[in-house]
Amino acid sequence: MDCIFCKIANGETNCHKIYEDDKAMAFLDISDDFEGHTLVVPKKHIANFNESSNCQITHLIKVAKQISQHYVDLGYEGTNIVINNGEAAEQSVHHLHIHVIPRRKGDGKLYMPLHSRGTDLQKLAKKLRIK
Ligand code: DGP
Repeated sequence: MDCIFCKIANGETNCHKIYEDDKAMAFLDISDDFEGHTLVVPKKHIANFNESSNCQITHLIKVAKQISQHYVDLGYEGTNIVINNGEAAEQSVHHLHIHVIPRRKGDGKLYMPLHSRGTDLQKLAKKLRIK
């Protein structure tokens, strides 16, 4: 399978590694948009969040939390923890990954400002509720 994160995880392609264990790896995102932008990936190919088992995602979240805490300990003031799940949600690499983005006040904006759509939230919650 031609997957860039599989190639990084199995050592075929270089990365700037931050963390590794038997099931997961974390390395710097190539975009260099925010200082220290890190990706946590499973070594085994899993396409996206919904396809991961509870056990797999739990491990990745634990690693993301450890890295997030490490970055705060190093002096960053906060972190964004982001999973883009599926193409419509702007997932561009189809190997599950958690973005851990160290932040400092005033270092830029991760999201465009969003505006209310005027939705009837009561009606929508009724449609979306898990029964
Ligand atoms: P997403 O849009 O959530 O699928 O994020 C994919 C991220 O992967 C994006 O921020 C750029 C990063 N990326 C893509 N190709 C490579 C690569 O070859 N190496 C590294 N380190 N990061 C990559």
